[in-house]
Amino acid sequence: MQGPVGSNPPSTDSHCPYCALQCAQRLGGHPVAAEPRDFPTNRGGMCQKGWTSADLLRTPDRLARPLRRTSEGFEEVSWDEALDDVAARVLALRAEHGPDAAAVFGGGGLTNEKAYQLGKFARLALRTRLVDYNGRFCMSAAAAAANRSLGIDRGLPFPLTDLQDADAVLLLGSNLADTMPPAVQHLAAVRERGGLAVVDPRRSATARLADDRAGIHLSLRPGTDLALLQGLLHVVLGEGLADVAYLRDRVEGVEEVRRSVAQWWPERVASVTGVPAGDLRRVAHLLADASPHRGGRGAFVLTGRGAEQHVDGSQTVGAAIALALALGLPGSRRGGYGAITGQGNGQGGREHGQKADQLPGYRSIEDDEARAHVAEVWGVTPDDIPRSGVPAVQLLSSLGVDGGPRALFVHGSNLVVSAPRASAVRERLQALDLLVVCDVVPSETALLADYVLPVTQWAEEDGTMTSLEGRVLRRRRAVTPPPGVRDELWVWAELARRLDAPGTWSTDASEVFDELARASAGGRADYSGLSHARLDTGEALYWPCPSADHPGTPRLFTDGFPTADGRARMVPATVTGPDDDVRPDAPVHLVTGRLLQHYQSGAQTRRVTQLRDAAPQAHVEMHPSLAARIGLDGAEPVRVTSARGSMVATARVSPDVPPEVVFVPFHFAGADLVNALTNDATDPVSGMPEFKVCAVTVERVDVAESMLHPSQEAVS
Ligand SMILES: Nc1nc2c(c(=O)[nH]1)N[C@H]1C(S)=C(S)[C@@H](COP(=O)(O)OP(=O)(O)OC[C@H]3O[C@@H](n4cnc5c(=O)[nH]c(N)nc54)[C@H](O)[C@@H]3O)O[C@H]1N2
Ligand SMILES: Nc1nc2c(c(=O)[nH]1)N[C@H]1C(S)=C(S)[C@@H](COP(=O)(O)OP(=O)(O)OC[C@H]3O[C@@H](n4cnc5c(=O)[nH]c(N)nc54)[C@H](O)[C@@H]3O)O[C@H]1N2
Ligand code: SF4
Ligand SMILES: [Mo]
Repeated sequence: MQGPVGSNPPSTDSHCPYCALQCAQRLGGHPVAAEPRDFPTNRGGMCQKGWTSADLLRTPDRLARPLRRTSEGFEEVSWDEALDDVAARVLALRAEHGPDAAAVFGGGGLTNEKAYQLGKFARLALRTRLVDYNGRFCMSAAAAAANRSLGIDRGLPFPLTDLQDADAVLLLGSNLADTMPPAVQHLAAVRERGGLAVVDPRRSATARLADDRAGIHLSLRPGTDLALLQGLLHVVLGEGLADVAYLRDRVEGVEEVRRSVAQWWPERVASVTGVPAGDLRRVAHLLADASPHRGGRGAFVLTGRGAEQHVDGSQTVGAAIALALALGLPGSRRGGYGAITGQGNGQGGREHGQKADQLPGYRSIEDDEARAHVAEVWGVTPDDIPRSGVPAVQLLSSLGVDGGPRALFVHGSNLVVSAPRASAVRERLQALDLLVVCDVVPSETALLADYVLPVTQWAEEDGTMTSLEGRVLRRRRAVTPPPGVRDELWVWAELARRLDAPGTWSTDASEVFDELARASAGGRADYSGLSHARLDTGEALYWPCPSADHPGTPRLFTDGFPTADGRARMVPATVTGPDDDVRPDAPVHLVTGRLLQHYQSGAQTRRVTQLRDAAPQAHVEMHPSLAARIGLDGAEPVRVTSARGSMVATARVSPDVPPEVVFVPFHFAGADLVNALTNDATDPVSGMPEFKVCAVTVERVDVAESMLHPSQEAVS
């Protein structure tokens, strides 16, 4: 299938390396380039990141040899030397401190095969219970709420193209126009019908899509989505807009929710959220009139990270689901609730065992039946499988402290840029006895490691990814990796052997998929009817797909909910507001998020010339009135400070943010590292940190001083 670099096959069909839309690509030519292919989600489109993705294959500082830290920096070592030493150090730490001396941090960008094998590697080779991943920062709130209310967590329980038929779409905290640009096509019809409602403190690119007759933008105070949803539920349940028959036949908990929203009349909601009562009523009626029980063409309630990355994130999603249930949407074929998954394999990455409490197939690691099933597939006894670990933020804060882990393996995350309260995370990583980072580039996190192991990236490997729709897609090898680079499946197999692990450790992605499929059989995310061969012959299939002749499941809930009694659950909520709210000494809300040009921590996209040139560093988006208040004269440097840290970046003055809010993207790593400021307080239900809102001061920095803080570390 592949030859040496320069003699690649004419073209290979695959999907984009970045986000969960997983736009279909064709890779080919000299030098290799990515062209979009037609597929229902992207319909022949790609964003700027997709078009430039092949540049990642030629990045000049691509890691190509294992590196070991010395007192002077890094030295190149052979794979054998690196793996022998890492294994010996793990065994020594285990002998001294027990198996939980080693911990693992994974990523939602890993293929299903790698996510599965990483969970197995943690439990059987390292024998640790301490494994979690960056999906905790991303989908954990939505996942917890969906599991609780609907009995299953598949981000979109319907095809994305269903949005095209709707009369109304409510988007809470999603800036789709920048984060998944080709998906905006699916909103064209609803905009034409005037039915797009966007909830975002900023007038984001997506909020602008709802301008004029296309719909409505609700600019709420950051961190108040739950109050807003309580208000929408108040109107729907109180004004006779609900689907009474659906609630009677399919839903539990309606009366508790009715009581919990009784006090949230629109004028009270307005005082908390800043959203006018009339706008709230308008959106409630818009959704109700679009709902099937009132003869509408369909209505969807969708959440993104803006509504979810809060200490009440799982309650907020619970309320969004309750709203969809009140309108009779889930399972109706004309509407529903969905969470828009973020990372390339954010969906599959949260199903196959790299989560602290999880075994493959979305099984619970505390469930004895699940343990017995997976133990059998792994060829071990249930007692060989450790119990639950702890969620990411808790795991990171325990590194290197007394009684905490002494070693960490990182696969697919650039933690020191992307974790909340990142400066404290850096200190914890530095306190470890052993940090091993597998990556394709020297990310800021890799630069802290004792061992950096160079691994294959997307176009150099085979595997599968599960997109935001729960559709399992083939990632195909299109080019030969550089000679010193290895596949992570091989790295885990080699380490497992050196650690004397039980079980078998295939290095073939198709074989690992077959094992994953067996392990998932009977679980909530059942892949047992899938294989690479089957996916290669037909269209990508939606899970659950429990047998080789099963057609897959594009739409869930049509015949009931996968809960014990087949009914969905409305969960009452308590509004508390952000953990770190504005106060006299920190009067401005900082909200964080994304730019079109960069992906996540920027480890990849800051290395793509076109993207780096388009957005070379962070900026602080602020309202003209705030700029005037602090004496700014246009695009000058400002310092933003929270209780945890501070950053410096250039102001971008714009009326698109409210006067008491500043917005900063999180893709940058030098003096403009916004996660130095963010709050690591977490949602008690899901472990999601409150990335989206914290209290800050903003002040002007004189230019001479800002020269002392170059705003971005050299990328090489
Ligand atoms: N260009 C680009 N695209 C990406 C990614 C990327 O890094 N770059 N990452 C991918 C991943 S992993 C993810 S998770 C998705 C994320 O995709 P989105 O959820 O669309 O992205 P964000 O920019 O994090 O947040 C969305 C919006 O939330 C708003 N917001 C902030 N605070 C609040 C609040 O309290 N309430 C509400 N309602 N809104 C608020 C912000 O102003 C922002 O416009 O994007 C995916 N796609
Ligand atoms: N302030 C703030 N912070 C946030 C967010 C926010 O909205 N605001 N969003 C959060 C969210 S939703 C997310 S998803 C996280 C993401 O943040 P991170 O977890 O840091 O994600 P990436 O930047 O994608 O890091 C992936 C790393 O893995 C490497 N890599 C790529 N492919 C592979 C592979 O196959 N194997 C291995 N071993 N490595 C690979 C890349 O080069 C890169 O260094 O950030 C979170 N942080
Ligand atoms: S929208 Fe996402 S999957 Fe599509 S090209 Fe852009 S980054 Fe890639
Ligand atoms: Mo994410």
